[in-house]
Amino acid sequence: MKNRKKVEGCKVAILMGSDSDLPIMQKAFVVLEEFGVNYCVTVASAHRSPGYLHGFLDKCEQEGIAVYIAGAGGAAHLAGVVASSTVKPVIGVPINSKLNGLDSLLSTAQMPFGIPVATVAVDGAANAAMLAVEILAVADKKLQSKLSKKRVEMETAVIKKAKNLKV
Ligand code: RP5
Repeated sequence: MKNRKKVEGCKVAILMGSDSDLPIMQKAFVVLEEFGVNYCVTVASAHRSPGYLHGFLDKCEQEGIAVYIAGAGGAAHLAGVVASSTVKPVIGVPINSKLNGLDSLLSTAQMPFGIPVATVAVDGAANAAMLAVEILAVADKKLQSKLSKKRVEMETAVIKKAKNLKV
């Protein structure tokens, strides 16, 4: 089993505000593994551990991380703080919380001009990973063809459902 805490050799860094976010953020791991993309993972809170967060981001920048995925709930400033520290693309995952995730969604998405966070749906960690793969695929033909194959598989699955529909 790979040590997913190790930043070296990774293309995508996944951060989450708390270990309570892990059950949702794990959905991103599954997608990145399906596409053979190396990723690293940590828990880092924008509010509770800013020193650790910035130390981790410094390491990521030194090691050439290409895309960040950051998931947090409630006053979800993690993705925005990551975006403020890098010019690499940052994908935000609002984690469902006390206000059905609306608090997380708005805190993640409503970034000021110049510091964007590409925000996916509440608990949308799997789609965050798909978007990360698409970003990497811009300069990677093998990933492009894996993505095209995935689209065909999805269409085939829908057509099968249409055929099997009992109405
Ligand atoms: C956020 O607060 C975390 O991202 C998590 O979604 C939420 C609750 O954190 P815990 O109290 O479970 O550590 O910062």
